[in-house]
Amino acid sequence: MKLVIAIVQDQDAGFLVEELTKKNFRVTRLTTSGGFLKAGNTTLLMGVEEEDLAPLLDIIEENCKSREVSTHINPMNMPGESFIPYPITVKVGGATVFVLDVADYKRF
Ligand code: 2BA
Repeated sequence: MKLVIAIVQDQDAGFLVEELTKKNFRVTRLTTSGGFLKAGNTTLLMGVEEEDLAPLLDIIEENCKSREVSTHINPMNMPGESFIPYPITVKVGGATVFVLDVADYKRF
């Protein structure tokens, strides 16, 4: 068995969870936030049998779009200097996906 951890954008999470549950995948949805943008995102935990991994990854890929996000970065604060945040644009993924081997799985 595998544990798939997928970090996706909030805008995609609703449709994605709907698609996954429609296709009988079990999903746990966590409200998370990214360290870089400090903005909300969604982390999904999904336990799947090995033969279901490829179809699961296909559904994630089909339902998650990458988007450009504009933000401001604060430069290092040097003593005696004022600092002005400068704008940057980053491309936030479709999905960041980790696939882990599961040592044991029980449902009581
Ligand atoms: P954030 O950390 O808020 O990052 C959002 C986007 O900002 C990233 O998109 C990337 O394009 C950019 N970014 C992140 N760190 C950067 C840096 N040090 N310098 C320049 N640009 C940077 P994604 O790579 O698609 O990541 C989307 C979200 O997925 C991340 O949100 C984070 O919550 C998660 N994530 C991505 N890679 C991860 C990893 N290796 N481990 C844990 N979480 C990860």
